[in-house]
Amino acid sequence: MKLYYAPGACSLAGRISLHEAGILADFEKVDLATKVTENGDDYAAINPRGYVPMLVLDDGESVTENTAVLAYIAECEPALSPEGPLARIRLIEILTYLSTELHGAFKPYFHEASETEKAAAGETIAGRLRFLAEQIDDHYLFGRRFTVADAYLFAMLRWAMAFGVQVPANLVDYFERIAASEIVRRSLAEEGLT
Ligand SMILES: N[C@@H](CCC(=O)N[C@@H](CS)C(=O)NCC(=O)O)C(=O)O
Repeated sequence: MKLYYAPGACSLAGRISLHEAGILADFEKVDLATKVTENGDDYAAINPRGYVPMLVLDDGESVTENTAVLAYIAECEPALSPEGPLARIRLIEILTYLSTELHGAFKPYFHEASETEKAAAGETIAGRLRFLAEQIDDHYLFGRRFTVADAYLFAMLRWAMAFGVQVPANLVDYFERIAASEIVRRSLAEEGLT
């Protein structure tokens, strides 16, 4: 398998999840500004959408969109999924929320935007983080079980903190708990992040 990624981007969730799943994978860095990969390939030709992540499976099939990439990894390693009769639905539900409501709200920070637009985005993100904070009553989004959704939320909490967005205290604890894990520390180091 190969994950196309950019350091610190949402693709970090895929790297953490692949390592958590014990899946051996190659990682190829994409320069998002030039759309050239570290091997000198034209990423726009590989993935015409131009963004990361993209996961290329061993049979050559490719999976794009972070929710699909993470759902695929959770299918390979069910321990990274929530438990219970509605487990699959709960995973779709939270990944959709994280992608559309939280990740989408960061847009003004990553694209041309005024300070007013960024401040409004910060308010929106803070409100959505407060909602997520209520879901964390025992370690992770789904109790004691670390899932691919936690990897995604962790990646976005890094952004929120870097942009000075207000993060609820229990989410800061949650972030630090995840950041302390050996796999996450290794994943951050592999992307040149400390
Ligand atoms: N809808 C995509 C969005 C992914 C996305 O926004 N990726 C960012 C990094 S976090 C990116 O590659 N941005 C560069 C670009 O859009 O040109 C998904 O959920 O996977």
